[in-house]
Amino acid sequence: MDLPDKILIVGLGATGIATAKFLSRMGKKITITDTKDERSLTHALSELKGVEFDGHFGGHSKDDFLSHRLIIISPGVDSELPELVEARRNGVRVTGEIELASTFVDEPIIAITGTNGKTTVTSLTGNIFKKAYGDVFVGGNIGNPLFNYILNGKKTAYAILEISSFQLETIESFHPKNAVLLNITEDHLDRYCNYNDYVKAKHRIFENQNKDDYAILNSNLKDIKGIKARRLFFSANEILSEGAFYNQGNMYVRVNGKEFIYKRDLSLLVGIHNTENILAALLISHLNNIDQGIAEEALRNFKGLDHRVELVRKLNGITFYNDSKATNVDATRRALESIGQNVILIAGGKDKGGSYKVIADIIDRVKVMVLFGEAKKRIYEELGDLTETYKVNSLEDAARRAFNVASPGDIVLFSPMCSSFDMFRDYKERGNVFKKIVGSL
Ligand code: UMA
Repeated sequence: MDLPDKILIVGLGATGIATAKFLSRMGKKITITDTKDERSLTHALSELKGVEFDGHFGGHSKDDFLSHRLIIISPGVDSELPELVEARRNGVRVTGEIELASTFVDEPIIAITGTNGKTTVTSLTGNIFKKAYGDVFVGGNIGNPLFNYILNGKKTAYAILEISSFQLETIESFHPKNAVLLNITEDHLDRYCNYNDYVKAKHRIFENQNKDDYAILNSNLKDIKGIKARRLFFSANEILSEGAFYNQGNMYVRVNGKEFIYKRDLSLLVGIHNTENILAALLISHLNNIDQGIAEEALRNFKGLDHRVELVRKLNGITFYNDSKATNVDATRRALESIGQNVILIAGGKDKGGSYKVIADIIDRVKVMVLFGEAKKRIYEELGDLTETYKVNSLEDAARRAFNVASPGDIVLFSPMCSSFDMFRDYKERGNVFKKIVGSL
Protein backbone atom coordinates (compact mmCIF):
# COMPACT_ATOMS: atom_id res chain seq x y z
CA MET A 1 0.00 0.00 0.00
CA ASP A 2 1.30 3.42 -0.95
CA LEU A 3 1.30 5.39 2.31
CA PRO A 4 0.94 9.18 2.43
CA ASP A 5 3.24 11.18 4.72
CA LYS A 6 0.43 12.19 7.09
CA ILE A 7 -1.80 9.53 8.65
CA LEU A 8 -4.66 9.70 11.18
CA ILE A 9 -5.05 6.87 13.71
CA VAL A 10 -8.48 6.55 15.37
CA GLY A 11 -8.50 4.75 18.73
CA LEU A 12 -5.62 4.37 21.16
CA GLY A 13 -6.03 0.87 22.54
CA ALA A 14 -3.63 -2.02 21.82
CA THR A 15 -4.23 -1.62 18.07
CA GLY A 16 -3.68 2.13 17.97
CA ILE A 17 -0.48 1.80 19.99
CA ALA A 18 1.02 -0.85 17.67
CA THR A 19 -0.09 1.11 14.58
CA ALA A 20 1.45 4.33 15.88
CA LYS A 21 4.76 2.61 16.69
CA PHE A 22 4.91 1.09 13.23
CA LEU A 23 4.02 4.24 11.30
CA SER A 24 6.40 6.31 13.39
CA ARG A 25 9.17 3.88 12.50
CA MET A 26 8.23 4.40 8.84
CA GLY A 27 8.87 8.11 9.37
CA LYS A 28 5.21 9.13 8.96
CA LYS A 29 3.70 12.19 10.57
CA ILE A 30 0.92 10.82 12.74
CA THR A 31 -2.09 12.24 14.50
CA ILE A 32 -3.95 10.08 17.01
CA THR A 33 -7.51 10.79 18.07
CA ASP A 34 -9.57 9.07 20.75
CA THR A 35 -12.90 9.86 22.36
CA LYS A 36 -11.28 9.31 25.77
CA ASP A 37 -9.43 12.19 27.35
CA GLU A 38 -5.72 12.23 28.10
CA ARG A 39 -6.21 11.22 31.72
CA SER A 40 -8.08 8.05 30.77
CA LEU A 41 -5.37 7.27 28.24
CA THR A 42 -2.43 7.56 30.65
CA HIS A 43 -1.50 3.91 30.33
CA ALA A 44 -1.70 3.90 26.53
CA LEU A 45 0.28 7.14 26.28
CA SER A 46 3.03 5.71 28.48
CA GLU A 47 3.46 2.99 25.83
CA LEU A 48 4.21 5.63 23.22
CA LYS A 49 7.36 7.08 24.78
CA GLY A 50 9.75 7.99 21.96
CA VAL A 51 6.97 8.07 19.35
CA GLU A 52 6.29 11.49 17.84
CA PHE A 53 2.63 12.29 17.28
CA ASP A 54 -0.11 14.90 17.64
CA GLY A 55 -2.71 13.75 20.14
CA HIS A 56 -6.30 14.97 19.78
CA PHE A 57 -8.14 13.41 22.68
CA GLY A 58 -11.47 13.73 24.47
CA GLY A 59 -13.48 13.51 21.23
CA HIS A 60 -13.08 13.42 17.46
CA SER A 61 -12.85 16.53 15.31
CA LYS A 62 -14.24 16.57 11.79
CA ASP A 63 -11.21 18.54 10.61
CA ASP A 64 -8.89 15.66 11.51
CA PHE A 65 -10.94 13.26 9.45
CA LEU A 66 -11.07 15.55 6.42
CA SER A 67 -7.48 16.78 6.47
CA HIS A 68 -5.86 13.37 5.99
CA ARG A 69 -5.69 11.13 2.94
CA LEU A 70 -5.45 7.95 5.02
CA ILE A 71 -7.20 7.00 8.27
CA ILE A 72 -6.41 3.80 10.17
CA ILE A 73 -9.16 2.74 12.57
CA SER A 74 -9.09 0.32 15.50
CA PRO A 75 -11.53 -2.61 15.47
CA GLY A 76 -13.57 -1.03 18.27
CA VAL A 77 -14.23 2.02 16.08
CA ASP A 78 -17.38 1.58 14.00
CA SER A 79 -16.43 1.94 10.34
CA GLU A 80 -19.81 3.64 9.79
CA LEU A 81 -19.06 6.47 12.25
CA PRO A 82 -20.51 9.68 10.68
CA GLU A 83 -17.03 11.29 10.58
CA LEU A 84 -15.70 8.27 8.67
CA VAL A 85 -18.64 8.19 6.27
CA GLU A 86 -18.06 11.86 5.45
CA ALA A 87 -14.31 11.35 5.11
CA ARG A 88 -14.84 8.51 2.64
CA ARG A 89 -17.30 10.66 0.72
CA ASN A 90 -14.53 13.22 0.40
CA GLY A 91 -12.10 10.69 -1.03
CA VAL A 92 -10.25 9.88 2.20
CA ARG A 93 -9.14 6.28 2.44
CA VAL A 94 -10.30 4.51 5.61
CA THR A 95 -8.77 1.19 6.49
CA GLY A 96 -8.03 -1.04 9.48
CA GLU A 97 -4.89 -2.25 11.18
CA ILE A 98 -5.26 -5.87 10.10
CA GLU A 99 -5.53 -4.84 6.44
CA LEU A 100 -2.57 -2.48 6.54
CA ALA A 101 -0.35 -4.77 8.63
CA SER A 102 -1.09 -7.78 6.44
CA THR A 103 0.35 -5.98 3.42
CA PHE A 104 3.74 -6.16 5.18
CA VAL A 105 3.48 -9.91 5.91
CA ASP A 106 4.93 -12.36 3.36
CA GLU A 107 4.44 -15.48 5.48
CA PRO A 108 1.31 -17.57 4.99
CA ILE A 109 -1.59 -16.28 7.05
CA ILE A 110 -4.04 -18.61 8.75
CA ALA A 111 -7.12 -16.62 9.74
CA ILE A 112 -9.76 -17.91 12.12
CA THR A 113 -13.15 -16.32 12.69
CA GLY A 114 -16.54 -17.34 14.05
CA THR A 115 -18.89 -16.09 16.74
CA ASN A 116 -17.53 -18.51 19.31
CA GLY A 117 -14.49 -20.72 19.67
CA LYS A 118 -12.11 -18.55 17.66
CA THR A 119 -9.75 -17.88 20.55
CA THR A 120 -9.65 -21.58 21.46
CA VAL A 121 -8.99 -22.65 17.87
CA THR A 122 -6.38 -19.92 17.36
CA SER A 123 -4.54 -20.89 20.56
CA LEU A 124 -4.71 -24.62 19.92
CA THR A 125 -3.62 -24.23 16.29
CA GLY A 126 -0.83 -21.93 17.47
CA ASN A 127 0.36 -24.55 19.98
CA ILE A 128 0.36 -27.31 17.35
CA PHE A 129 2.22 -25.14 14.82
CA LYS A 130 4.77 -24.04 17.43
CA LYS A 131 5.60 -27.68 18.11
CA ALA A 132 5.92 -28.36 14.40
CA TYR A 133 7.57 -25.21 13.08
CA GLY A 134 9.21 -23.55 16.09
CA ASP A 135 8.16 -19.96 16.55
CA VAL A 136 4.98 -18.84 14.81
CA PHE A 137 3.13 -15.57 15.35
CA VAL A 138 -0.22 -15.99 17.10
CA GLY A 139 -2.19 -12.75 17.24
CA GLY A 140 -4.99 -10.56 15.97
CA ASN A 141 -8.23 -10.32 17.95
CA ILE A 142 -6.74 -12.68 20.55
CA GLY A 143 -5.05 -9.56 21.94
CA ASN A 144 -1.85 -9.11 19.98
CA PRO A 145 -2.13 -6.77 16.97
CA LEU A 146 -0.45 -7.93 13.77
CA PHE A 147 1.75 -4.83 13.69
CA ASN A 148 3.50 -6.20 16.80
CA TYR A 149 4.75 -9.07 14.66
CA ILE A 150 6.26 -6.69 12.13
CA LEU A 151 7.67 -4.43 14.86
CA ASN A 152 9.33 -7.44 16.46
CA GLY A 153 11.21 -8.04 13.22
CA LYS A 154 11.65 -11.78 13.75
CA LYS A 155 10.27 -13.81 10.83
CA THR A 156 8.30 -16.94 11.66
CA ALA A 157 6.91 -19.70 9.44
CA TYR A 158 3.26 -18.63 9.79
CA ALA A 159 1.05 -15.86 11.11
CA ILE A 160 -1.94 -17.44 12.85
CA LEU A 161 -4.61 -14.83 13.42
CA GLU A 162 -7.87 -14.67 15.29
CA ILE A 163 -10.01 -12.33 13.24
CA SER A 164 -13.19 -10.52 14.32
CA SER A 165 -16.02 -9.22 12.17
CA PHE A 166 -14.93 -5.71 13.21
CA GLN A 167 -11.52 -6.29 11.64
CA LEU A 168 -13.08 -7.77 8.50
CA GLU A 169 -15.23 -4.66 7.93
CA THR A 170 -12.25 -2.71 6.61
CA ILE A 171 -10.26 -5.30 4.68
CA GLU A 172 -9.33 -4.70 1.05
CA SER A 173 -6.57 -7.16 0.15
CA PHE A 174 -6.30 -9.27 3.34
CA HIS A 175 -5.57 -12.73 1.99
CA PRO A 176 -5.32 -15.76 4.26
CA LYS A 177 -3.93 -19.02 2.84
CA ASN A 178 -6.32 -20.87 5.13
CA ALA A 179 -9.46 -19.07 6.28
CA VAL A 180 -11.67 -20.68 8.90
CA LEU A 181 -15.28 -19.85 9.71
CA LEU A 182 -16.26 -21.81 12.82
CA ASN A 183 -19.90 -20.79 13.31
CA ILE A 184 -22.17 -17.76 13.18
CA THR A 185 -24.86 -16.88 15.69
CA GLU A 186 -26.29 -13.55 16.87
CA ASP A 187 -23.71 -11.18 18.30
CA HIS A 188 -22.70 -7.50 18.18
CA LEU A 189 -26.18 -6.26 17.32
CA ASP A 190 -25.20 -3.06 19.12
CA ARG A 191 -22.75 -2.46 16.24
CA TYR A 192 -24.60 -3.81 13.21
CA CYS A 193 -27.99 -2.64 11.91
CA ASN A 194 -29.06 -6.28 11.65
CA TYR A 195 -27.83 -9.86 11.85
CA ASN A 196 -27.32 -10.02 8.10
CA ASP A 197 -24.72 -7.23 8.18
CA TYR A 198 -22.80 -9.17 10.83
CA VAL A 199 -22.94 -12.34 8.71
CA LYS A 200 -21.77 -10.40 5.65
CA ALA A 201 -18.77 -9.05 7.57
CA LYS A 202 -17.83 -12.58 8.69
CA HIS A 203 -18.03 -13.94 5.12
CA ARG A 204 -15.47 -11.38 4.00
CA ILE A 205 -12.72 -13.58 5.45
CA PHE A 206 -12.89 -15.55 2.16
CA GLU A 207 -13.10 -12.48 -0.10
CA ASN A 208 -9.53 -12.40 -1.42
CA GLN A 209 -8.82 -16.12 -1.45
CA ASN A 210 -8.28 -17.99 -4.70
CA LYS A 211 -8.31 -21.61 -5.85
CA ASP A 212 -4.86 -22.28 -4.32
CA ASP A 213 -6.19 -21.49 -0.83
CA TYR A 214 -8.42 -23.36 1.58
CA ALA A 215 -11.70 -22.22 3.10
CA ILE A 216 -12.51 -24.30 6.18
CA LEU A 217 -16.07 -24.23 7.45
CA ASN A 218 -18.46 -25.96 9.78
CA SER A 219 -20.50 -28.35 7.61
CA ASN A 220 -23.68 -26.51 8.61
CA LEU A 221 -22.36 -23.51 6.63
CA LYS A 222 -22.24 -25.38 3.30
CA ASP A 223 -24.66 -22.93 1.66
CA ILE A 224 -22.33 -19.94 1.75
CA LYS A 225 -21.94 -18.66 -1.80
CA GLY A 226 -19.08 -16.99 -3.62
CA ILE A 227 -16.09 -18.76 -2.05
CA LYS A 228 -13.30 -19.14 -4.61
CA ALA A 229 -10.95 -21.21 -2.43
CA ARG A 230 -11.13 -25.00 -2.12
CA ARG A 231 -13.72 -25.70 0.56
CA LEU A 232 -13.25 -28.25 3.31
CA PHE A 233 -15.71 -28.92 6.11
CA PHE A 234 -15.62 -30.17 9.67
CA SER A 235 -18.51 -31.69 11.58
CA ALA A 236 -19.21 -33.14 15.02
CA ASN A 237 -22.28 -35.03 13.77
CA GLU A 238 -21.87 -35.90 10.10
CA ILE A 239 -19.47 -38.36 8.48
CA LEU A 240 -17.55 -36.65 5.68
CA SER A 241 -15.58 -38.19 2.81
CA GLU A 242 -13.16 -35.26 2.99
CA GLY A 243 -12.46 -32.83 5.84
CA ALA A 244 -12.69 -33.63 9.55
CA PHE A 245 -15.44 -35.24 11.58
CA TYR A 246 -16.29 -36.98 14.84
CA ASN A 247 -17.72 -40.46 15.08
CA GLN A 248 -18.09 -42.74 18.12
CA GLY A 249 -15.27 -41.45 20.28
CA ASN A 250 -12.85 -40.73 17.44
CA MET A 251 -11.99 -37.70 15.36
CA TYR A 252 -11.12 -38.31 11.72
CA VAL A 253 -9.19 -36.02 9.41
CA ARG A 254 -9.36 -36.90 5.70
CA VAL A 255 -7.20 -34.74 3.46
CA ASN A 256 -5.21 -35.32 0.27
CA GLY A 257 -6.31 -38.95 0.12
CA LYS A 258 -5.01 -39.75 3.63
CA GLU A 259 -6.89 -40.46 6.85
CA PHE A 260 -5.72 -39.64 10.39
CA ILE A 261 -7.62 -40.88 13.46
CA TYR A 262 -7.47 -39.19 16.89
CA LYS A 263 -9.12 -40.35 20.11
CA ARG A 264 -11.54 -37.65 21.32
CA ASP A 265 -10.60 -38.23 24.96
CA LEU A 266 -7.03 -37.20 24.19
CA SER A 267 -8.20 -33.66 24.89
CA LEU A 268 -9.24 -32.12 28.20
CA LEU A 269 -11.69 -29.80 26.43
CA VAL A 270 -15.26 -30.96 26.93
CA GLY A 271 -18.45 -30.40 24.92
CA ILE A 272 -19.55 -30.75 21.31
CA HIS A 273 -18.50 -27.18 20.58
CA ASN A 274 -14.97 -28.09 21.61
CA THR A 275 -15.08 -31.20 19.39
CA GLU A 276 -15.75 -28.79 16.52
CA ASN A 277 -12.95 -26.49 17.66
CA ILE A 278 -10.47 -29.39 17.80
CA LEU A 279 -11.57 -30.73 14.40
CA ALA A 280 -10.95 -27.32 12.85
CA ALA A 281 -7.47 -27.08 14.39
CA LEU A 282 -6.57 -30.61 13.28
CA LEU A 283 -7.79 -29.93 9.76
CA ILE A 284 -5.64 -26.82 9.49
CA SER A 285 -2.68 -28.79 10.86
CA HIS A 286 -2.93 -31.59 8.32
CA LEU A 287 -3.43 -29.16 5.46
CA ASN A 288 -0.07 -27.74 6.48
CA ASN A 289 1.67 -31.13 6.66
CA ILE A 290 2.00 -31.43 10.43
CA ASP A 291 2.70 -34.94 11.73
CA GLN A 292 -0.06 -36.64 13.69
CA GLY A 293 2.29 -37.32 16.63
CA ILE A 294 3.06 -33.61 16.99
CA ALA A 295 -0.60 -32.60 16.78
CA GLU A 296 -1.53 -35.27 19.32
CA GLU A 297 1.05 -34.09 21.81
CA ALA A 298 -0.01 -30.46 21.52
CA LEU A 299 -3.67 -31.45 21.84
CA ARG A 300 -3.02 -33.55 24.93
CA ASN A 301 -1.16 -30.67 26.61
CA PHE A 302 -3.74 -28.00 25.76
CA LYS A 303 -5.60 -27.13 28.95
CA GLY A 304 -8.04 -24.64 27.47
CA LEU A 305 -8.20 -20.93 28.09
CA ASP A 306 -8.58 -18.78 31.15
CA HIS A 307 -12.06 -17.25 31.46
CA ARG A 308 -13.56 -19.99 29.27
CA VAL A 309 -15.54 -22.38 31.54
CA GLU A 310 -12.51 -22.17 33.83
CA LEU A 311 -12.73 -24.09 37.09
CA VAL A 312 -12.14 -21.57 39.89
CA ARG A 313 -12.82 -23.34 43.17
CA LYS A 314 -14.84 -25.93 45.03
CA LEU A 315 -16.31 -24.70 48.29
CA ASN A 316 -18.78 -26.57 50.54
CA GLY A 317 -19.49 -28.95 47.65
CA ILE A 318 -20.30 -26.04 45.30
CA THR A 319 -18.20 -25.72 42.15
CA PHE A 320 -17.46 -22.27 40.70
CA TYR A 321 -16.69 -21.73 37.03
CA ASN A 322 -15.52 -18.50 35.43
CA ASP A 323 -16.79 -18.13 31.86
CA SER A 324 -16.26 -14.37 31.56
CA LYS A 325 -15.33 -14.80 27.90
CA ALA A 326 -18.96 -15.73 27.16
CA THR A 327 -19.77 -12.29 25.76
CA ASN A 328 -22.79 -13.51 23.77
CA VAL A 329 -25.78 -15.74 24.43
CA ASP A 330 -24.61 -18.61 22.25
CA ALA A 331 -21.38 -18.89 24.25
CA THR A 332 -23.42 -19.22 27.45
CA ARG A 333 -25.59 -21.83 25.76
CA ARG A 334 -22.47 -23.85 24.95
CA ALA A 335 -21.27 -23.57 28.54
CA LEU A 336 -24.64 -24.73 29.90
CA GLU A 337 -24.69 -27.64 27.46
CA SER A 338 -21.26 -28.84 28.50
CA ILE A 339 -21.73 -28.29 32.24
CA GLY A 340 -25.06 -30.03 32.85
CA GLN A 341 -27.72 -29.49 35.54
CA ASN A 342 -28.09 -27.65 38.87
CA VAL A 343 -26.53 -24.45 37.65
CA ILE A 344 -26.70 -21.11 39.44
CA LEU A 345 -26.12 -18.79 36.50
CA ILE A 346 -24.61 -15.35 37.00
CA ALA A 347 -25.15 -13.17 33.93
CA GLY A 348 -25.28 -9.54 32.79
CA GLY A 349 -23.05 -6.77 31.52
CA LYS A 350 -23.30 -4.52 28.48
CA ASP A 351 -26.33 -5.36 26.39
CA LYS A 352 -25.59 -6.01 22.72
CA GLY A 353 -29.19 -6.06 21.51
CA GLY A 354 -29.56 -9.78 20.72
CA SER A 355 -32.20 -12.10 22.13
CA TYR A 356 -31.53 -13.88 25.43
CA LYS A 357 -34.28 -16.37 24.65
CA VAL A 358 -31.62 -18.43 22.86
CA ILE A 359 -31.17 -20.30 26.16
CA ALA A 360 -34.91 -20.52 27.02
CA ASP A 361 -35.21 -24.16 25.90
CA ILE A 362 -32.36 -25.28 28.21
CA ILE A 363 -33.20 -23.02 31.15
CA ASP A 364 -34.29 -26.12 33.11
CA ARG A 365 -30.58 -26.63 33.70
CA VAL A 366 -30.54 -23.31 35.58
CA LYS A 367 -31.92 -23.54 39.14
CA VAL A 368 -31.37 -19.89 39.88
CA MET A 369 -30.28 -16.91 37.83
CA VAL A 370 -28.52 -13.90 39.33
CA LEU A 371 -28.37 -10.82 37.10
CA PHE A 372 -26.26 -7.69 37.32
CA GLY A 373 -25.06 -4.86 35.04
CA GLU A 374 -26.68 -2.77 32.35
CA ALA A 375 -28.42 -5.74 30.69
CA LYS A 376 -30.07 -7.16 33.82
CA LYS A 377 -33.46 -5.58 33.11
CA ARG A 378 -33.68 -6.97 29.57
CA ILE A 379 -32.46 -10.43 30.56
CA TYR A 380 -35.01 -10.39 33.37
CA GLU A 381 -37.80 -9.46 30.95
CA GLU A 382 -36.88 -12.28 28.55
CA LEU A 383 -35.98 -15.10 30.96
CA GLY A 384 -36.93 -14.02 34.49
CA ASP A 385 -40.28 -15.85 34.44
CA LEU A 386 -38.69 -19.14 33.50
CA THR A 387 -36.58 -19.74 36.61
CA GLU A 388 -35.97 -18.24 40.05
CA THR A 389 -34.21 -14.95 39.29
CA TYR A 390 -32.57 -12.16 41.31
CA LYS A 391 -31.32 -8.75 40.20
CA VAL A 392 -28.31 -7.33 42.08
CA ASN A 393 -26.06 -4.30 41.74
CA SER A 394 -22.57 -5.63 41.25
CA LEU A 395 -20.59 -8.70 40.32
CA GLU A 396 -19.58 -9.04 43.95
CA ASP A 397 -23.24 -9.04 45.06
CA ALA A 398 -23.99 -11.56 42.33
CA ALA A 399 -21.25 -13.98 43.42
CA ARG A 400 -22.31 -13.72 47.07
CA ARG A 401 -25.98 -14.20 46.27
CA ALA A 402 -25.16 -17.23 44.11
CA PHE A 403 -23.11 -18.73 46.93
CA ASN A 404 -25.93 -18.12 49.42
CA VAL A 405 -28.60 -19.81 47.32
CA ALA A 406 -26.42 -22.75 46.18
CA SER A 407 -26.52 -26.20 47.79
CA PRO A 408 -23.80 -28.86 47.81
CA GLY A 409 -23.57 -30.41 44.33
CA ASP A 410 -24.60 -27.18 42.58
CA ILE A 411 -22.50 -25.36 40.01
CA VAL A 412 -22.09 -21.60 40.07
CA LEU A 413 -21.43 -20.56 36.50
CA PHE A 414 -20.43 -16.98 35.73
CA SER A 415 -21.29 -16.81 32.03
CA PRO A 416 -22.43 -13.24 31.37
CA MET A 417 -24.01 -13.42 27.82
CA CYS A 418 -22.89 -9.79 27.48
CA SER A 419 -19.73 -7.79 26.94
CA SER A 420 -17.95 -6.34 29.95
CA PHE A 421 -17.61 -2.70 28.96
CA ASP A 422 -20.38 -1.37 31.25
CA MET A 423 -18.25 -2.04 34.33
CA PHE A 424 -14.86 -3.45 33.32
CA ARG A 425 -11.98 -2.80 30.92
CA ASP A 426 -12.49 -6.16 29.20
CA TYR A 427 -13.62 -9.73 29.81
CA LYS A 428 -10.24 -10.60 31.34
CA GLU A 429 -10.49 -7.95 34.03
CA ARG A 430 -14.09 -9.05 34.69
CA GLY A 431 -13.05 -12.70 34.98
CA ASN A 432 -10.15 -11.86 37.27
CA VAL A 433 -12.45 -9.82 39.52
CA PHE A 434 -14.87 -12.75 39.68
CA LYS A 435 -12.08 -15.18 40.58
CA LYS A 436 -10.87 -12.83 43.31
CA ILE A 437 -14.37 -12.54 44.79
CA VAL A 438 -14.84 -16.32 44.70
CA GLY A 439 -11.42 -16.77 46.30
CA SER A 440 -12.55 -14.54 49.18
CA LEU A 441 -15.81 -16.40 49.89
N1 UMA B 1 -12.55 4.71 20.34
C1 UMA B 1 -12.61 5.94 19.73
N2 UMA B 1 -13.69 6.21 18.94
C2 UMA B 1 -14.70 5.33 18.75
C3 UMA B 1 -14.63 4.06 19.38
C4 UMA B 1 -13.54 3.79 20.17
O1 UMA B 1 -11.73 6.77 19.89
O2 UMA B 1 -15.65 5.63 18.03
C5 UMA B 1 -11.39 4.40 21.18
C6 UMA B 1 -11.73 4.00 22.60
O3 UMA B 1 -11.95 5.13 23.41
C7 UMA B 1 -10.49 3.23 23.00
C8 UMA B 1 -9.97 2.68 21.69
O4 UMA B 1 -10.71 3.28 20.65
O5 UMA B 1 -9.50 4.01 23.61
C9 UMA B 1 -10.20 1.19 21.74
O6 UMA B 1 -10.08 0.57 20.49
P1 UMA B 1 -10.44 -0.96 20.42
O7 UMA B 1 -11.75 -1.21 21.09
O8 UMA B 1 -10.29 -1.39 19.03
O9 UMA B 1 -9.35 -1.58 21.41
P2 UMA B 1 -8.01 -2.38 21.18
O10 UMA B 1 -7.35 -2.39 22.51
O11 UMA B 1 -7.26 -1.87 20.04
O12 UMA B 1 -8.57 -3.86 20.96
C10 UMA B 1 -8.89 -4.33 19.67
C11 UMA B 1 -10.00 -5.38 19.82
N3 UMA B 1 -11.16 -4.74 20.43
C12 UMA B 1 -12.36 -4.79 19.83
O13 UMA B 1 -12.56 -5.33 18.80
C13 UMA B 1 -13.50 -4.13 20.58
C14 UMA B 1 -9.52 -6.51 20.72
O14 UMA B 1 -10.53 -7.52 20.72
C15 UMA B 1 -8.26 -7.11 20.12
O15 UMA B 1 -7.75 -8.07 21.03
C16 UMA B 1 -7.21 -6.03 19.91
O16 UMA B 1 -7.76 -4.96 19.09
C17 UMA B 1 -5.97 -6.55 19.19
O17 UMA B 1 -6.25 -6.95 17.88
C18 UMA B 1 -11.29 -7.65 21.94
C19 UMA B 1 -12.75 -7.82 21.62
O18 UMA B 1 -13.59 -7.63 22.49
C20 UMA B 1 -10.83 -8.87 22.72
N4 UMA B 1 -13.10 -8.23 20.39
C21 UMA B 1 -14.47 -8.48 20.00
C22 UMA B 1 -14.87 -9.91 20.32
O19 UMA B 1 -13.97 -10.78 20.40
O20 UMA B 1 -16.08 -10.15 20.44
C23 UMA B 1 -14.62 -8.29 18.48
